[in-house]
Amino acid sequence: MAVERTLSIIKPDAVGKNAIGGIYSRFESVGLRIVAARMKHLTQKEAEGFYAVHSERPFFKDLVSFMISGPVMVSVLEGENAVAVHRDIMGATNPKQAAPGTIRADFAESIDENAVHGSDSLENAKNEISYFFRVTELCPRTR
Ligand code: RTP
Ligand code: MG
Repeated sequence: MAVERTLSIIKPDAVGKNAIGGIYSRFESVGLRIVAARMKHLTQKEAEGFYAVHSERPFFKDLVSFMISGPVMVSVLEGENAVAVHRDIMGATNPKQAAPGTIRADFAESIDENAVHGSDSLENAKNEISYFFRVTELCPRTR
């Protein structure tokens, strides 16, 4: 297994519920290390650019409105198999279908407001990390 990095976004619903620490604790409990983090209130352009792959989907407008409805916490997580490990603990996109004990099962209300984003492949992780962070802003662990 390789050490990977992935992008996490704690979405406006979860930030609004004061759940940043609760969600970070889930990351740390499976060995994912936070190597960069920033709170940000996304602009419409930033949200549209980030989710550009979904621009033709019927839910795109609502998704962008939701993502700019409050601040988000954007983080880079590092660890063995980080992309898949992170997706596993997030749970299914629709929290009603998310396995018990996953972040979306425990913190999300609906498919539209589902608490967290995670990169879905290593290639997308690289692109998403560079969308928000310069290489010099990442802080790999030295101990
Ligand atoms: P994300 O990108 O946010 O981590 O979520 P995901 O991979 O689990 O799901 P994705 O298919 O990439 O969809 C991005 C976000 O769009 C909203 N969505 N709504 N109403 C719908 O059918 C629908 N499908 C997707 C969700 O908020 C999802 O997180
Ligand atoms: Mg996705």
